[in-house]
Amino acid sequence: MTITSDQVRLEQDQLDSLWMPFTANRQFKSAPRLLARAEGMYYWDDKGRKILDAIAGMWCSNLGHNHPKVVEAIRSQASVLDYAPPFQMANPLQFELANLVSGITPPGLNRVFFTNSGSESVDTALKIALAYHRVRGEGSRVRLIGRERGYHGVGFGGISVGGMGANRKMFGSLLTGVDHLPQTWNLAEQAYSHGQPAWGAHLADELERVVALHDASTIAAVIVEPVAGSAGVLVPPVGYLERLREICTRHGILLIFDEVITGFGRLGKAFGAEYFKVQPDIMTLAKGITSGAVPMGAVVARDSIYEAFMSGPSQAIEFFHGYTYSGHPLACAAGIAVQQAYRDENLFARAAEMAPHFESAVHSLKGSKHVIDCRNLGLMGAIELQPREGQPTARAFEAFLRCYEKGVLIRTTGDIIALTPSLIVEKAEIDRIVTTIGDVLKTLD
Ligand code: PXG
Repeated sequence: MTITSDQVRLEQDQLDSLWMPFTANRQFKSAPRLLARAEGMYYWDDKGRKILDAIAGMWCSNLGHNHPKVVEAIRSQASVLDYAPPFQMANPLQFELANLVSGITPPGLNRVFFTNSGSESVDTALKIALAYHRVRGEGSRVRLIGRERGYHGVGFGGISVGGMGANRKMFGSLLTGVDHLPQTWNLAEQAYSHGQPAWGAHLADELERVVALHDASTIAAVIVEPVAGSAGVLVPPVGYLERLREICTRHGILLIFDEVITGFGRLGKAFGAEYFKVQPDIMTLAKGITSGAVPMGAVVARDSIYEAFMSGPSQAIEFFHGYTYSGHPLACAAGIAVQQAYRDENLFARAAEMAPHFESAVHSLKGSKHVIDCRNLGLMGAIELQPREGQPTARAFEAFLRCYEKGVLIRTTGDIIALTPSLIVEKAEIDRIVTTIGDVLKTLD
């Protein structure tokens, strides 16, 4: 199918109604970039131009785009059951997907609560943590600890524990009782690390300082991304996550891994928890659960957390939380087909096999103009640029625009280029991505 420009062409005055998320609206509308169709590793724009997707949509289409089995699952589900209420009722697909997810989560983490996005998963996980302590008679544990440069979505809970200044500063005082660990990236100590940096495990000990300040009896949970994604692929130092786990356990603090990006094969294992062999108490998921095909998120809790809620009379609602669209039939149908495809096509192992080639490719940009760091883990990679004097983000954004002109979709955050291809990516595609970036960097001031 060819997309003709007539099918999707929009006149300038038809762009006004939409208020775009996380976008420079006026700049975008002066030169729109429209994606009209997708298949596998590629998008086609509104002019029919083919674009190599180096970022799996937005870190989510791990299976590649428009997988035929997923398309068919959504299509056939839509004709059978469009919607079913998830409170005091259920559709059968929810149970099937919950079983598929709990089948690949670490042992003991088997209770799956469905949401519709990563942001909702984070707020749900924070609420589970607070309520868990309360139902166990430890209601004084009300503090939540996040980390600088963490991204946990855009709900009030998520931006409160999150650590990206721009996402916080406009929105008032946020949740009270929140503190932050320091971020773990350090140019002087870690530049051009292949995989996990050797330096930095001691930064986990900052949690001891936070505990000493507030007292463990006031702290409910610590939330971190195993690998910080949005902030520009900040890979945890060797031993760092293990130390966080140990300190949390010692003080009775729940450890939440936000695996919205690291989940479903991104690191070559089902989850970051499995890759790092560090077990959290709660995981937040989204994106790869449906490979982005239908919005969905989930929280997976340790069995004993779920059990702690099951203590009152059996006719009483145990957790006053949920969404109209929790476990939506279309999302479940997509999720089931996606999970089956990951398994049938052995894609997590494939990502692990492709990771060394990806690592060499990302690091081949060392020495390119403007590059000050390259880093990677699994199929997550970043190339950090020296910001242009007095114009932070401008250089990377120009790189993004020029790569797009050359038919490669990358993503930038600050002056960092992020690469997170689908798990189906071929070596030649990885090579084309980095060659294009290298060529573009040469042309930039
Ligand atoms: N947690 C993490 C770790 C995420 O990466 C969210 C929560 C929120 O998910 P939702 O579905 O509510 O957007 C995310 C989202 C980027 C980028 O390119 C990353 C995300 C979203 C948008 C852009 O850095 N991650």
